[in-house]
Amino acid sequence: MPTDPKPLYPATADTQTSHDVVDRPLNPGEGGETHQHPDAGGPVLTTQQGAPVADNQNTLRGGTRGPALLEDFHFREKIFHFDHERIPERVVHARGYGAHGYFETLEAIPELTAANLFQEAGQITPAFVRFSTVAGNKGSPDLARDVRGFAVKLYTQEGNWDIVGNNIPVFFIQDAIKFPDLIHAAKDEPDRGFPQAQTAHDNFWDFISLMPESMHMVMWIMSDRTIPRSFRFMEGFGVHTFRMINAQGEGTFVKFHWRPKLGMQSVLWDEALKINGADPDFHRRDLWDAIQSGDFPEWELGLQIFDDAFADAFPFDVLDPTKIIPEEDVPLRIVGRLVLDRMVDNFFAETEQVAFCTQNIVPGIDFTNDPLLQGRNFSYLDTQIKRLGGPNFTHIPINAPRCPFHHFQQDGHMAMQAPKGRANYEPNSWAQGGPRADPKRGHVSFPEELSGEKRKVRPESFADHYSQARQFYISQTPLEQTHIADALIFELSKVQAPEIRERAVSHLPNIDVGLAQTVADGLGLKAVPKAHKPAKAPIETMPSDALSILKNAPATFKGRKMGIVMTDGIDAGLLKAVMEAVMAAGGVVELIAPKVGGVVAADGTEIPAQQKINGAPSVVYDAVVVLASEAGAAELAALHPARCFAADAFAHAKFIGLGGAAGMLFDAAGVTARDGGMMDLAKPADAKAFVAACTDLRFWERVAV
Ligand code: HDE
Repeated sequence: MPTDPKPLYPATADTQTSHDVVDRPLNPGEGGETHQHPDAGGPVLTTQQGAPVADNQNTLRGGTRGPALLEDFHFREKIFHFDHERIPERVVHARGYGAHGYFETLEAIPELTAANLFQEAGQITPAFVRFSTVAGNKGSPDLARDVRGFAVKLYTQEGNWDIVGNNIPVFFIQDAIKFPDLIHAAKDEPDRGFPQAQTAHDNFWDFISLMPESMHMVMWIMSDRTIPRSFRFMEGFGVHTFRMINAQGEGTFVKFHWRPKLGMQSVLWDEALKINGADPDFHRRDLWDAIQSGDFPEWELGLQIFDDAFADAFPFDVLDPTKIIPEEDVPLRIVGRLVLDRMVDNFFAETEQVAFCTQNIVPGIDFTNDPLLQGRNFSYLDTQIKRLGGPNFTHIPINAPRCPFHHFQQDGHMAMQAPKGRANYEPNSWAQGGPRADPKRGHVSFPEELSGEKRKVRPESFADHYSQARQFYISQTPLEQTHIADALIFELSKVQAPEIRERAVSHLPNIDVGLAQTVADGLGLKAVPKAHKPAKAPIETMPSDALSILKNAPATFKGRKMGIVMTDGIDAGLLKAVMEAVMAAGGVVELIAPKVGGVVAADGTEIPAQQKINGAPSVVYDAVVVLASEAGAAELAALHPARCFAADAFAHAKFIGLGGAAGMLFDAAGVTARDGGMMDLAKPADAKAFVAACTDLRFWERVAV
């Protein structure tokens, strides 16, 4: 069910889509400059004060070639506004992309929570989601190896509920007081201002190697989870243990999981490096294209629900954010789905100004004493003041509740509401005295008993730093384990200080001896360094299949993209058959040619291309097809970008369809062998079997370890 598409903001300028092109008269001025006038349609340009503007090309001058005059209020206002158009980017998660959608409750759970949105199956709650990377600045590339933010704002009928999560279920640190240190160490180094958006540098590994508690997270960030193929193909996690409270005041623990309907998928590191050059906006473009074409991404909301007895018996502390609860121990209960079905009207107004706050919860939901969560509850509100400039950021439409709200908070910078009446305090005696607190409907905290000494202390129950790191590692397929080792070797190879490299490796024997050996060899260390002494001896853990991407491969091409290289003289019928087979499987096609104007098929059909070969490397596609005539294949074989296209598609274990003389290109690219992932498309009927094979997403046998 779609959300109410009512725009958050009234339309201000013209609302044409970017595809509508209008040929307006140029009306050249005296200097030959272009003047466009409203006679051809559209509104009259005004100042912010609403005064119509006569000339938007020239400042007011004293004399035709003379100085500009300060009284040009239009110029002054325009430049003034421009000079103030930026707000501070987020100190973390600066690079992000948001979309609107809705949450649908699939199962009512009043026995668990009084939260209004969970009282009835079928209930629809408007939602806004912002995905992000953590370390890079606002302009950094999408495929940095990094944790992805997965922040969800649910506009419930009893207030906004923000689940400000990540695509990884654990975090680096156990106490919020370490967050500034972690982020300082991860971001660009303060003296040189680089490297941007990457953890492959000394400061990060120096800090991390001094923080054994981060080792579980290190396994996750060195895995393929940090190079997702798309926002649409990644999980989201609330990370912390939260609490749900029912109408009787009974509490239960809960962890939140968002599970993508299209399955998980990641790219290879070599692809990530190349995608960052070819299309730094790869993830943004993917979400935009999917939503604009009506292919709405969807996630299930799964709850892990457990009680005090489970928490007491569980070998790790459920308040420790560096630990998961394996799904084998507490399976997910699917209670809802999240669908993203509408892009923002304006990136700045919505995605940039959205203010997520972990402390935005609703009646029926509560915090636990997870020390990271407690710190976050302070930090998020605090950061909005800096970023959005004052306490009235909830007046910005993207942040305002969509349910009725009444309070006595008023005034402050940029107040957009004009509260009526005499009462701005409470209690009061006025007939129109404003709202009152309601003990029956209002948020009530879980009445947990508290005792203990006031101390700066870390609980002993947080001291096991390696058991779950090992569990994550042994849950991966051999190929995924190789990727973890490769990532560690890559990152540590960028560390200049040998002592830091060795210290980082010294944690690995506590996780897996084979991993430690591989990384030590890859770095050229003479021996595996002596293992770091664990604060608490690791315990035995069982592999959990849910932790592997490849063990949960979705077996579908839905939502994926096929790149088809074509040349003049191809069989138009074959091309059509491949395109139809891809679309029937729920995928999309992009046509690539030596010239963007397209090709002429053997039967004379003109086929326009969407991409020119040197702007569309194979790394931006899930699978590829090359359809080439003899002459076309010779032309491609002479083009370096075309040879790279072929060589990379092969090296990245992609499924490859070969039509006509396409084999010549692969031979020229040095790919002379043929394997089960390379399939001949001799006739249109072959297309279906090829696309069916592509549902494996990669032909991993080619790179088997
Ligand atoms: Fe954040 N984090 N964080 N974080 N975080 C911010 O809030 C912070 C943590 C997460 O798309 C900031 O509005 C502290 C864990 C996301 O707008 C800031 C600590 C998780 C986003 C902040 C953490 C997250 C943020 C920066 C340690 C996963 C982007 C701008 C105690 C569960 C939200 C802002 C968006 C953003 C603080 C750790 C997720 C500074 C102090 C753990 C997805 O307030």
